[in-house]
Amino acid sequence: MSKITKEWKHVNEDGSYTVRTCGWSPPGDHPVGCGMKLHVKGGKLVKVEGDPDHPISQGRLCIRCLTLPEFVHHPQRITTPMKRAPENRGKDIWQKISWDEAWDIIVPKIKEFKKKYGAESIVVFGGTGRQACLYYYPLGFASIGTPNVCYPWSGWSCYGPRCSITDYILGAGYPEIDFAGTYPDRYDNPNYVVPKWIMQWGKNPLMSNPDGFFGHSLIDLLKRGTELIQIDPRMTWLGTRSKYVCQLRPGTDTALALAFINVIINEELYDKDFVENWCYGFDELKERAQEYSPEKVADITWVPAQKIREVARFMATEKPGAIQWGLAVDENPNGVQLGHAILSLCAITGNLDVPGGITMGPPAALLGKWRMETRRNLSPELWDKRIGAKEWPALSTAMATTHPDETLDTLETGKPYKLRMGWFNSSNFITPTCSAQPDRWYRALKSLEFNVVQDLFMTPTAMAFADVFLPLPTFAEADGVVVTHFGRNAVFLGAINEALRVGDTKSDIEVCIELGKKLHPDMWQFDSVDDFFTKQLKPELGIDFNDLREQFIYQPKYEYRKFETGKLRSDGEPGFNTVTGMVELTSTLFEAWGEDALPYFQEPPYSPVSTPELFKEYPFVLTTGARKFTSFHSEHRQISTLREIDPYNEMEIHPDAAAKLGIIDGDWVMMENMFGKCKAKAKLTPIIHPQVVHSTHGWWYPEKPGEEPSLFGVWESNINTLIPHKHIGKLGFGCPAKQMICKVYRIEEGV
Ligand SMILES: Nc1nc2c(c(=O)[nH]1)N[C@H]1C(S)=C(S)[C@@H](COP(=O)(O)OP(=O)(O)OC[C@H]3O[C@@H](n4cnc5c(=O)[nH]c(N)nc54)[C@H](O)[C@@H]3O)O[C@H]1N2
Ligand SMILES: Nc1nc2c(c(=O)[nH]1)N[C@H]1C(S)=C(S)[C@@H](COP(=O)(O)OP(=O)(O)OC[C@H]3O[C@@H](n4cnc5c(=O)[nH]c(N)nc54)[C@H](O)[C@@H]3O)O[C@H]1N2
Ligand code: SF4
Ligand SMILES: [Mo]
Repeated sequence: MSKITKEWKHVNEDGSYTVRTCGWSPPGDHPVGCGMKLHVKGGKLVKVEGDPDHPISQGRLCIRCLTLPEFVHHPQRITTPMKRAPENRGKDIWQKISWDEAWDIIVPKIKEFKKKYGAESIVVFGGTGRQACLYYYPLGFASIGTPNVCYPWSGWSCYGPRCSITDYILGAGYPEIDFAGTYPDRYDNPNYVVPKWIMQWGKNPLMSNPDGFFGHSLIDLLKRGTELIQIDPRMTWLGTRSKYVCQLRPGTDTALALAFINVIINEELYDKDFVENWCYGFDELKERAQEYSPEKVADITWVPAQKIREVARFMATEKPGAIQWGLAVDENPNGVQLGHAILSLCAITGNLDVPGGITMGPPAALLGKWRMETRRNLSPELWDKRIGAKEWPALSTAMATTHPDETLDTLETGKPYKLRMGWFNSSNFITPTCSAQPDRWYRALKSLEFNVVQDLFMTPTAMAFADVFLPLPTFAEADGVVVTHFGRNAVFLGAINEALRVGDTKSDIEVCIELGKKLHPDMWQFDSVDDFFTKQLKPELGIDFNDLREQFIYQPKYEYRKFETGKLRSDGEPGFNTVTGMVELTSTLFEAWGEDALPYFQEPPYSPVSTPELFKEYPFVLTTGARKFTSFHSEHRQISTLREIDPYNEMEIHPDAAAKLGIIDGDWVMMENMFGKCKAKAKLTPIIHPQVVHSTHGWWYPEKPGEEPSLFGVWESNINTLIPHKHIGKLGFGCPAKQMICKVYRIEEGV
């Protein structure tokens, strides 16, 4: 364990002070936890600067944290609770209230719905891995007492599939490339080996810094000689620095992965020792891979057969190496099979749990116990009422939520029961974020009788639905703990320290505790937020919250080759924590759930191959949502420094394709398909294939009228109106957000 003992708050003679902290959210971010210093003067956050002593981020920050002062002190921020009469939903008619008044409205409503219709009539909506993600499950399960916690993105298409596949196939938490994250001395640690290659499969971490992986580590490793390989339809910045780039047709990834496996097995390049001792079902995988020759797969994917062979040979012969898999694995109805094939590639090349390969955590999550325990507040009967639990056992075994698509169906049909109350904790999902066909969600959500929204600004979702609005502090304004990868295979745990507080806000954990004490006090026996964290930290790590503040970062020790020493399994036996004790190249679980036990390729639901007639009318493959530095989903649209860089929704199109349509750079265009349409500004760029267009997501325009029907222009650049609901895989996962089809035409007027 590393100890960095430096004061966490330094007060200057003039009364100004600096607080050392780790970042998370709000404003949005995954648990990356970059280290920074917050400078406060005259009650204002005046400057944010990177902390060079943080072992992971080492002083580097991206533009979202650098502009945090603009966010914290934004004139449009809402910093007092508000209420609105039900008939005024959609109208900007609010009344400021105190927290006590807010609780006096909310608590009796919850009690009434529970008594009249059962706790399951209440649904808590939450979005991606923000700080809220640690707390919206407890908010639902233990503060309110409902089993219905919903992440509404179709097919749970973010991390859910990847984490579940890893559980099914490896019996472990999210596997990440070994970037020496658990070592205080990082790459200089004698146990560490610099990988020969790293493959980014549908992931662009320089922009996305996802879930505890800081993108700059790739630059560190490039400088140390690591070769990069990109599997991406767009030529990214990293792509231009890579040894190989496979610019594939969006959504054909599983075929490509199986072709790599085909070459590695047929050319006898696989790690025979690892396969013999630690893999289950190799012969079956070998047989399946015969269906995916490089020539056949070249036709499917647009990646030349010779390149497929070269990449496969390079991966198998250079060791160690690692695959980083991204959102393109989740946002794919064939993504479970893709994830299975990617993990199989890591296994048969002998790169699991070795220095410079793929890291795997022990079975228990750091700080994970209490989150699981909050479920004890729910009876088994109530737990069984979770929406979609029966219909989608694979998903609902792995994810403690409702099935997202079933939840929309339930809202629309009132079956199996009617949902009455919504608590919107961290999703602004009628913007093009956590919903496919948000127009359907918008209509369906109108049936809810009472809604609470927690947020920092008035969003389209809050304007449309909130009866009570509860304001949140930013991460600069409240205490917290950041734990990368939510504790499973975490590289560190860090303190988030309150530096100031603007207005009368409450953080997610403050709300959980206060509401919990009113409704289920037995579950919330904590005197304060400090006490809460101390009670979680002490039994596991032997430190209290103040110790964590002082030592700043806790890095768990990492051991390699744990499959040999019994540290991957809960029973302490050697092997992997799966049914067979091995890496399941052939899954023992999938068949029981009605799925093929081996990976296979399936065409996207709409594509030049599966719907050739439609493709004549909608002749572009549409991929969406590749991340940018300037926003986190629907957030940051009010921050003028960031809007100056990215003022509008953007569509990338190849210059040759644009020329045929008479489109020039900066023109306003419409993307349209059989489900919806969306405006964007055209960006002409050779980085994209002439038959593919890419649209950013998360757009709304805070400067536009907020009241209905405009809702801050939410329907103008709403790319998710083109993404269909419930086009999911057999286990309930995946959606076609990165592989739809559309047509494109120039329009005169923008937004
Ligand atoms: N700045 C910023 N950072 C973020 C977020 C944000 O909104 N803003 N969101 C966070 C969240 S919730 C997530 S899940 C992560 C996601 O972060 P990543 O996993 O990095 O995913 P994306 O940026 O969506 O896409 C990565 C790459 O996939 C490529 N791609 C598109 N279609 C396909 C395909 O069919 N196959 C393949 N192989 N590649 C394809 C895109 O061109 C893009 O370069 O980012 C997190 N970080
Ligand atoms: N077309 C397309 N759509 C996509 C994607 C794509 O690639 N393409 N990506 C999808 C993915 S991977 C994801 S994860 C979803 C993300 O979707 P969501 O995570 O639902 O993101 P938002 O809709 O921006 O809603 C988040 C809201 O929470 C508030 N918030 C920020 N921080 C906190 C916090 O700590 N606590 C609380 N309580 N609230 C907070 C924000 O102000 C914001 O209004 O979008 C998905 N949508
Ligand atoms: S990734 Fe960017 S926004 Fe997130 S904590 Fe680090 S610097 Fe801040
Ligand atoms: Mo996500």
